[in-house]
Order: sequence, then C-alpha cells, then structure tokens
Amino acid sequence: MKPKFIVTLLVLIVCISSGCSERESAPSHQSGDLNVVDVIARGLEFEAPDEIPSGWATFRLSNESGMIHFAVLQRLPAGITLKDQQEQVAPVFQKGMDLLNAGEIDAAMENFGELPEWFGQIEFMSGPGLTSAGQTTETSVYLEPGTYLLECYVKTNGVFHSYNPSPSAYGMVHELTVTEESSSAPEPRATLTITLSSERGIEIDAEPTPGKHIVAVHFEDQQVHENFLGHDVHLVRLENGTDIEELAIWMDWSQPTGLQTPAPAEFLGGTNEMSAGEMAYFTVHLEPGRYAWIAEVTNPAEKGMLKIFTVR
Ligand SMILES: [Cu+2]
Repeated sequence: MKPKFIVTLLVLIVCISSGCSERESAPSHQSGDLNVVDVIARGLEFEAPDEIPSGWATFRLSNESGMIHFAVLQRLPAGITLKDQQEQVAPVFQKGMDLLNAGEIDAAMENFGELPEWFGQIEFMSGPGLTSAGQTTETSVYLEPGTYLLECYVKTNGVFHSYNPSPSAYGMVHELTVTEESSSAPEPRATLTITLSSERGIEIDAEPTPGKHIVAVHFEDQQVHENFLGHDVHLVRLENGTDIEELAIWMDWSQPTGLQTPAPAEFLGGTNEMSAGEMAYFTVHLEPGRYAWIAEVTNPAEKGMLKIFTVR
C-alpha cells in the first residue's frame, strides 16, 4: 500500500473508533480549539447543548427551518431560569404586542410595566444575528460562568417565536449553563472592524472585499432605543427589488410588520446587542453584490445604522 493511503485508512479507523462524525448525530459543544457551540433552528425550536465551558465561544447557528430566526444571548440574573422567563416575561411581551397590533399604544406601554424587576438585570451578550432559512452563521463572544438563554423573538402571525400559547410547552428559548471550566479557545482574529455608537452609528474600518471575513464589533456605547432595545449589527443582502424603507421598518419589532416572517430580504448573521465597552466577532462570506449593515432599532437609517455597501 502507498503511504498516503495508509494514513487515510488510519485516520478513518481512528474516526470510526472515536466518533469524528459526532456533530452529525447530535449538537456537540466543542469542535477543535474554537469552542464551537452548535445551535440548530428547526421549526420553532432550538437544539443546542445544555452546558458549555466558559471563555471564548463561537455560536454556530444553522437555520434548518423554513423561516428566519436569530439567537439572542442573554445572561440571566442569579436564581432566574428559563421557567421564570417563560412565565413572567414572554407573556407580557406577547400581550403588549397584541395591544400594539390593536393600536392600543397606551395600554401596551402600561402592560410593559408588568415586567418583573429582574428583567432590567438581564445582560445582553450578543449571539448569532438574524439568519435566513438555510443559512449558517457564526458569532463569537467571551463568556463568564453563569446561566444564559438563547432566544428568538422573531414573529409569525403576530406571535413571538419565544412565546408559546400552549401552557404545556416553551417557546423558542434555550437555557444553557456556562461552566467554571474554561475552554481556553483563542480570541478570533478580525479582518474587518465595525464600531457601533449612538453618535456615529455603524462605522467600518475598510471596504469589504469578496471572500470570508471575521468582523470585530466594538460597542463603543449603548442606549435604549424606542423599541426598548440597544443597538447591534446584522448583514443583509440587497436585491434590485429590496424596498429599503420596508426593510428599515422591519427592524423594529414593535411595528405590526416588524420582525415578522417572512423577512423582506436575505439576512446573513451578525451580532445582537451588548453593553458599552463589550465586543463580539461574526463571520461573513461576501460575494460581489449589494449589502447593508443594519441595526435592530427603530429608524435605523436616521441613526446611521443602515449602511449600504457594494462588494465588487
Ligand atoms: Cu425564530
């Protein structure tokens, strides 16, 4: 036998005995040095590990469903769990949305006053941005030990994916424990840098070229926008027929058509919000065409948070 063939055969035997193809059978929390956390969106559910090591983690969201989702990563205050979120937060947001859809703005605002006190103590920690059906996106963040949630609050027929009207089932929310054990995964190396700020919106340090990029995102500051959320950044591919105004309105969940499936364009990932001074990385694969960096806030264009660019 030729040496190359023997090596291939040996690799194959080792793989068979040690389970190199583990990722195909179940979501695994580790892949090589990167501490990859596989998150699969299927239907209106997340499949993801229950426990991951602390340190740098790369969340890989594979959207195997027929609609757009994202995975907003949140660190819960001590003692709070998924059950509390589903019982005390998700129904309040759904009731508020129902009131907004009915045009009852004042009643909706009053309703949001029923959110539990601990809601304000949730730390938003990035997580994979808006990811259209069939896409796989990656977002990396440094995590301290604690209890975290991955949540998708995209809407279908006016109902948040994270809210399940059936009292016996949870919505599109997954709890995971970040353990004291450190992954010792390295910090990603960026090829592009985005700075996000209230003053200047989304700023990028170089013209994006075709191919793969790892985008570092610096949250220079943070604020609560009209939709009660902080700013973030997502990548969207624009077609000739994409209506930019419709897209901008779609980024505001509090609008009846906001964050409602189907999305008006193809979303390719990004990072959800973080506190001032924090940073995250996400991977993009750019082909020649028109794109936009866009934030999930009310009136993104007016805030410099809808930046159209062309890859040549
Ligand atoms: Cu969803």
